[in-house]
Amino acid sequence: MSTSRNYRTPIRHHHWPEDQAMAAHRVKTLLKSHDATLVAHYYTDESIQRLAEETGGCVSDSLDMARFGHNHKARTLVVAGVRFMGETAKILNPEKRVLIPDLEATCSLDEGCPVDQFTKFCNAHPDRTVVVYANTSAAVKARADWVVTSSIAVKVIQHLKDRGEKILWAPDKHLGRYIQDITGADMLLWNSACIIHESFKATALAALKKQKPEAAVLVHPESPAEVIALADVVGSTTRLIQAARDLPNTSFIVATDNGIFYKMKQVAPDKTFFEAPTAGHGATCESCAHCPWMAMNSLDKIAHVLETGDNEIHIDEGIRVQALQATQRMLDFADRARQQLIAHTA
Ligand code: CIZ
Repeated sequence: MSTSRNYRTPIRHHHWPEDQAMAAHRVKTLLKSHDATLVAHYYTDESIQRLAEETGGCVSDSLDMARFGHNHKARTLVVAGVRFMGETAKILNPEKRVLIPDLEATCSLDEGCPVDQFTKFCNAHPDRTVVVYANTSAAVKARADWVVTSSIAVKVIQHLKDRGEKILWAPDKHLGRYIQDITGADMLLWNSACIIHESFKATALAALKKQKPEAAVLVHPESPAEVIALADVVGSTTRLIQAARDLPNTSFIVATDNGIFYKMKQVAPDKTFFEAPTAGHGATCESCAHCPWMAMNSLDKIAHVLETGDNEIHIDEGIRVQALQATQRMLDFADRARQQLIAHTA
């Protein structure tokens, strides 16, 4: 299996839909004239993912978004995702201008972990190594020993466990419990969840599985344990996209934000994808699996921030430097893990 982590292979696109063509053209021109590149998350609207691909930007998970922005020579990064992703870009690239399409685009995990309460929690457990998910504010990252994304979390915790360390984990309790189950690490969990992944329903998913027995079930580990228990593959966005591409199944039931379908259909164009249900009988929507904050990104807003310079991310330098230590630790660890994998498969 390929170890490539994101999918920036040349992609053939058809004409832009009429209602998007002008905005797409405007953003392309602005990116060039402002020495900017577009770094987009898999959960954003497909028009944004497509534009990032067509302009040599990046469509990926938050770990690779951070890496890409760091390695790219553009002076301005436009980060289409949610606020913590823009902050991560700024933590790593203080010399660059980082713009995000909407400053209100937050994340329920970030909101569910205010820095003052989190600091008290950490101070009450000084014997534990503090590991935070990337879906947190810069201030919370600054209090942590490690930052992790879902694509590297299990490996980092396993590594810390092997060193005999006890963990304080925040903020996602479902991801925390999943990692705890896999690694057996001693983890004290903060109690927060992603509103989208938490809404997937095990009973309705089991019923859908019965209707579609040939479909493989792909589940993101921010989902509740009962949903994870029904999965054929559990993993980060990048892992689930790889599974869609590599598994022999021709259909899939997918429990994560439905923005991911753009990339899944691109890497597996002949396969069929179904959204995992987020509600049982009588609900007003069968699956509402799309983050309302990711949905705040649009081509028009990207054009607006490029034209005006609005929505620049600023981080207090003391906080940034602290947050950088924990973030850089993850990037260095991920690089070492990648080198080892390459050496192992060579
Ligand atoms: O790290 C990310 O990008 C998120 C939010 C999810 C994932 O699994 O990639």
